Order: sequence, then structure tokens, then C-alpha cells
Amino acid sequence: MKEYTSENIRNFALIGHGGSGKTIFTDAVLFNSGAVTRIGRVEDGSTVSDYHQDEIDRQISIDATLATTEFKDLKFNILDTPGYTDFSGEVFSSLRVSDTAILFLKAVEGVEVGSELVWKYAAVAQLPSMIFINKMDNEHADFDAVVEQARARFGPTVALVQFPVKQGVAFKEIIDVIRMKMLVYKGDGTGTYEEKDIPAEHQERASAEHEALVEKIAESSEDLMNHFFEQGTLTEEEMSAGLRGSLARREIVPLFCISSLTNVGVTRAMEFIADYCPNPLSRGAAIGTKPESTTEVTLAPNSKGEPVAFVFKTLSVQHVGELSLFRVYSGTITPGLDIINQRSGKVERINQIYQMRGKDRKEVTQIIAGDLGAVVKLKDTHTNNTLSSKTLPVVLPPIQFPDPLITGALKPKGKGDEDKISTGLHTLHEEDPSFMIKVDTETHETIILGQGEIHLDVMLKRLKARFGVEVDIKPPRIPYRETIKKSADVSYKHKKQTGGSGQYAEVYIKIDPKPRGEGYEFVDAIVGGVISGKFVPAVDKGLQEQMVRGVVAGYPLVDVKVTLYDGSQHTVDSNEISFKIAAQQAFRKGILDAAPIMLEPIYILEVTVPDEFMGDVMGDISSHRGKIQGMDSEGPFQVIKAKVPLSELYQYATRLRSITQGRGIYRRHFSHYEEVPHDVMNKLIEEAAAQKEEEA
Ligand SMILES: Nc1nc2c(ncn2[C@@H]2O[C@H](COP(=O)(O)OP(=O)(O)O)[C@@H](O)[C@H]2O)c(=O)[nH]1
Ligand SMILES: [Mg+2]
Repeated sequence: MKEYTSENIRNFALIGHGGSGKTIFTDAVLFNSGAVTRIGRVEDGSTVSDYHQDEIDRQISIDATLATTEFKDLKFNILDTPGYTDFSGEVFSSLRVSDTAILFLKAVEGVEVGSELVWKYAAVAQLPSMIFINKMDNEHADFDAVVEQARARFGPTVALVQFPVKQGVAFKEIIDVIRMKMLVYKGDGTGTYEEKDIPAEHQERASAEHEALVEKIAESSEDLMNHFFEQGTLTEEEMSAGLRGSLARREIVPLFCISSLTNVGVTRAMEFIADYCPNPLSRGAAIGTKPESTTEVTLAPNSKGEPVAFVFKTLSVQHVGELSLFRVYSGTITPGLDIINQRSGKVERINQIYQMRGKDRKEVTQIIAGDLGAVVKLKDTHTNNTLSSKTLPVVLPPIQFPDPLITGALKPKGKGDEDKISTGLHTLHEEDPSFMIKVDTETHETIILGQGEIHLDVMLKRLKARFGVEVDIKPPRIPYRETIKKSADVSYKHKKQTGGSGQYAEVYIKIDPKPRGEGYEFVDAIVGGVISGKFVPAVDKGLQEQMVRGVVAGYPLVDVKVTLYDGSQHTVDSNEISFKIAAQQAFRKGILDAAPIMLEPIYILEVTVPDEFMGDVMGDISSHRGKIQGMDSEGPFQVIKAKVPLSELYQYATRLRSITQGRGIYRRHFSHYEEVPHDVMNKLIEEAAAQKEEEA
């Protein structure tokens, strides 16, 4: 590969709902630019970007894949991202290092929930964006309907730059309203096309669309607007410059029609990327901060500057080790360079560096500012770390990964694997920060958190393949709480006075419910010293311990006030232990007398689905003790809001996927605690008793 300047680089991410053709498009681009000799098939596992075994097995993208190729003397760095929401983390990291986002829509289904989601991510990242309507060869393709949807959902910035002559199997000709030509593709899979004059019957629409585009471009600058009014149109040059600017400023979102599978429209799209999409220089400086400070540091993408690179992804490659994928924000990365990981302050030596194409790597001598590459065997560098020279200590803001959507508790299969499991999980988290681990201090369970069940499943498969340990996953213990509804007045006498040193303590306590969230309160109402001051704290301590252990089913008690108001002691046999025991016994009795109830965490669930699935989704929520709070329509989707007990949300992602055939998404967050219905409570009590028996 020849040497490039930063201006000659195009970094773009392909985003979209699963199955919109991003992976096949990647292959088509590689094929059209001569990097591969054929377009692979998802079904055979022969595509460049879905090369991991788990991707081949499931026939979906799981990892974002970087594929580099040369086209028209430019270097294209394609980031093919997964569409499944389980792997949203990959979309975030890819967008972070891209200069353009390309949203893929299907010519039949149009805007799907996943399309909206990733579109929002691109908007948050403020990335210049384009839309490709793919699968135009599908017999039910409806270009105009999808354009209308896209405009309705994404706004008037969506600008048509082409339209198809025929759709479905006959999709071979495209009217290009920038060039005002008809592009006639051979349709033999080679991706080549000829330019012809626009046939008479398409002239009218072509002119109208051309004018609409020119006007949109003119609107983006006062100068252009003036020229437009003076001349009635824009020159080709003005139009190009204007389009470049509007795209960069997110004022225009050019829209294309393509078929990746038949390789129609792809070459023209590549030419557009080459001619119009921003390059790292035009995207401008990145802003970092000095390590452990808020002082900003501006990093111009200058290859001659101090080297600064940001690791956006870590891959583990068999027989090689860890491969860190990075973008250079300043300077040039070369083998042999000593560079500092600004997280740890430690020096890393840059070994071989590579340019990536799926699983293939090509060793290169340098990666310059604005470019993407990979380096092997860094000692202690992970995703989200910034590497920079000693003279320019800087940290780039970390990728904000999405909050976890689901959790699972680990159940190790083998004994003594704990260390290996812990190391493995930790490594997996460092590679993919959207996968997390925590230990529940209340239940002592190891909890793994991720974006969906497939996400967790993939991680556990990797744990097995790479670290040789197998674990099962079970529903995490729900953090139920116990509390009371009534007051109770009880006493207990603890007495053991046969032989040796005796034990004696007697307490009278009153137990009252407290308002939700107020916790535990202890009131010392002893008068006349019937229990001496040195034993009162032991009573309090005994009660607190029992609060944590619970009474009814072993869950922590909350919101209880206990008043110690009477009792008796023995001059010789009373001690702290005796009072603790007496207090706990009295308390247990009292709680059972005080109309004990259990509380469970309730979550707000927000499900977004196409209209037709609304009924099924609501039915499912209701049958899982959920209460529908309301519905909102958002374009073609319904957003259903409901309150659902956490215990009913285990594996919700899978349930929703099967109800909606993968066309629904959801979010959830904790809302409050609510009383558990009687039957559920009885079941919990039974379970607790059974477990106690098992442990005994
Ligand atoms: N008919 C048709 N099928 C396509 C096209 N592009 C991709 N596909 C198919 O759609 C499925 C999903 O494609 P894939 O590239 O994996 O989608 P991704 O999830 O967006 O990466 C595969 O079976 C592809 O062969 C296209 O332009 N036309
Ligand atoms: Mg894919």
C-alpha cells in the first residue's frame, strides 16, 4: 500500500438494524476495490468481517470489524458494526473513531427500532451521516415509502441524491441527481456501471430532485444562497463544495439506493465517500485533557506532531495474543516507539503494527494521524486507554458505553476455578467494557452484566474457549426486602442457669412500622435502670444483625422501629451475649406478629415496537404481573411504558425478541419497592425453608 496523507483517509462506520446488509456491503466494497476476489456469503461464513466462529455459527455480526482497502488512491477504513442491540457497545466504539456514519435501511422494512437507536448514537456523536437504502433488489422493495419514513423519522436534512429506475430484480439503473446522469450497472456482480443520459420519462423527477438538492445546499451558506438567487442555480463546483460542507456540518444527510448482494449502486456510493465524506483533517482537532485534570488539550491531526493514539477495541487472536485497535489523533505511530499509557503512567513499547482487514493483518511501517491500525502485545493497555508521548501527556475522553440491560449470576461448574474465572472475566471486561462483573455484597453472588442474553452467552463461550473454565448462569437473586405492616409488643426471657456460668436476659420491646425508606430505628426507653446501660447496646446490635438476616425468608428487613422499654437482669448471669440472644428472639417473634410482608423491586420498562406487535407485548407484560402505564406513538412505533417486578424480567430480551421477531427494543430502570403478592411471598418462604434444609 502506498503512503497516504491524513487527507487521503476515509474512516466510516456502517450502522443499522441487524440484517440490513452492512456485512455484505463491506465485502462488496472490498471486492470493488480489488482487495478480495469475490463477495462472501453470510450463510457460508465466508464474509471478511464475520470471521469469528461465534459469528459464523449465529450468522450475525458480534464484533465490530475494521477492514481497510484502497480506492481511488484513498485509504478506506470501514468499520462494520453489529446490528443486534446485544452488541451496542461495538457501535459506540466504532462511531467514536469514525468520521462518517452510514445508516443502512432495508428497502422493504424501512426504519426499524434498531435503525432509530443507532441513528441516535450517531447524532450524539455529532457524526456526519448518510443513509443507504439497501436490498433494492428485493421484490417488495419500496424506495419512496422508505424515503418518506426516513424523512419523517430523521428530519428534513435527509436529501435524496439518487433514485432507482426500477426496483426488485430489475434494479440495475439509478438516476444520479448530482451528476444528472443515469447510472447503468452491468448487473453481473462486477459492480461496474456506465453513465447514460437520463431517459425522457425520468427527466421531470430528476430535475425536481436536483433542484431540491441544490436549494438545500444553497440554504447551508449565505454565499451560496446569494449565488443561487443571482444565477438561478449553482455551478458544479459550488454544488460539490457546498455538499461537502453541509454533510460535514450534518445539515444534509445524503440518501442512496443500493443492493449490496447484486453489487448495484455500491461503486457510486464508494465514489461519493471518496469525493464528499470528511477526512480526518477536515474533521478537525480532537479535545483531550491532561491526565487527572480538566485542563483541555487540543490535538490537531498532524502527522508530524507528538504521537497520541486511542485504543477503541481489543481483540484476542489465537497464537498471537491481544491486538489493540487504535486511532491516531496526532503524530505517527511506528514500531519501536516507546509511548506512555496515560492510565497507568507506564511505558509501552510499540511492536509490530498492522493494517487490518477482518482477520487478516498486514504489517505496516507507520500509522499516521487520522488513520486506524492495530498493534500486538501491549503489556497493560486496554480499550479506552490513551497512549501518548512523554512530552504530551493527554487523555482522550473514554467511550461512554451503554448501561447494562441484563444481569446473570454465575454458577461455577468446577470447584477451585474461581481464580481462573475471575481473571477471565476481568480480561473480557477490559476488552469489552460493556460487559461488566460485580460481586453482590448482599448475596455474595458474582453477577455479570451486559446488553442482552446473547452478549452474556458469547462472553461465557469465550471464557470457556480462552480460559478453559465453564460456568452456568442462573437468575440473580432478587433483592427482596422484608418489612411489617402492624405494630407488635413482645417480650422474651433468655435463661440458661443450669451448672457452670449461667446466662440471663429479659427484654420487652415494641415494634412499629416506619415509612418506606426510613430504615431501622432503635429507641432506648428503659427507665429506672432495669436493664443496665452497658447491655442496651448489645440489644441494639442483636436487632441490627437480625435486620440484615431477615426473619420471614432470609431477606433484609427494612423500615422498622424498635423500642426497648422494659426487661430484667441477673447480677451474675447477665452478659451482652444473653441480651443479644433475648433481643433477637423477641424480635423474631414480634416481626411474625406484626403482619410481615415482603417487598420486591419494581422496574420501569419501556418497550419500543412496530404497531403490529403492541398487543402481544402488552399481553406478555400483563401476564408477568406488569402494569401498563401508558403508550405513546413515535412515528411507526409504539412506546409502551409499564411497571414490572424485576423477578419477571429475567431473560426479557429473549422473550421480546421472540414476540417481535427481533423488531422490538427495550430499556429498563429501577423505580421503587412494592409489596409482594401473597402467593409469591409464600413461595419465597418455602424456597427459603428448603434452602435452609439443604444447608443444614
Ligand atoms: N436481497 C438482498 N439480500 C441482501 C442484501 N444485502 C445483504 N443481504 C442479505 O441479508 C442478510 C443479512 O446481511 P448482513 O450483511 O449479514 O447484514 P448485517 O446484519 O447488516 O451485517 C444476508 O443473508 C445477506 O445475504 C441485498 O442487497 N439484497
Ligand atoms: Mg453484520
